[in-house]
Amino acid sequence: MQNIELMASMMCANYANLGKEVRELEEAGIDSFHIDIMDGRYVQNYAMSLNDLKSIRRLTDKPLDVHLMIEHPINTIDLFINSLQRGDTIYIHPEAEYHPSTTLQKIINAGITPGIAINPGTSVETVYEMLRIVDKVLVMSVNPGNAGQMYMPYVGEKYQKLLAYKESMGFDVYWDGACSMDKIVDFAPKGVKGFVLGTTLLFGKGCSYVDTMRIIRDKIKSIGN
Ligand code: S6P
Ligand code: MG
Repeated sequence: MQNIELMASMMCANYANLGKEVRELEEAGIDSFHIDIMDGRYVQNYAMSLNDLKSIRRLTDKPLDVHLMIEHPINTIDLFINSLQRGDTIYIHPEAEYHPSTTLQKIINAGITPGIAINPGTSVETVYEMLRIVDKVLVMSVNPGNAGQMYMPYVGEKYQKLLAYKESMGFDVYWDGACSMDKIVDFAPKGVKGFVLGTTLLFGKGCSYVDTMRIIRDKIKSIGN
């Protein structure tokens, strides 16, 4: 089985001490930091800000995984691009943009990894052409806007559909929303490359990040054998 990437959903972290959170997650072996940016319009919530992103960018050398849940990201994409470095990723939601391929091209031209995020209610067919452009597809298994939601069982089929295209169209598939151990056990062997860990598995569990991450890594190792 390929190496599985584990990302920490930082909107679930303790904001009273982000520095400590980043350090502890790094020590626990997290692969990257997932930053959820919302505008109160595309989704009815605000999560992390551009300044949070910049702070985390300064606190770590690990890649940042920036998930833009904002309308018309083309209007502010430069702010994000200019705060990131090579190896970081920006995901946009295609429904939020008139010309998503233009925005994705801007991300590519800046040397940032391009991605799209797909809502539970968005079908693969509507984003098909974009699969040729992006390196990463973040499949949402909850509706965008909040942590701590229930898994939408009907997205399982969409993962399967996307996984069938990933080799020929050149992208990797990532999981975002309500990620539990049984989802990793089920979908990692099928080819899902990485999982965003939030309140379901990593945060607020009364268990250290080191211990939780060890349990997850051991489990992945055991299913890989
Ligand atoms: C949701 C957001 C996600 C959540 C993540 C939290 O809009 O894009 O990245 O932060 O799903 O994980 P959990 O386990 O609380 O659902
Ligand atoms: Mg997200």
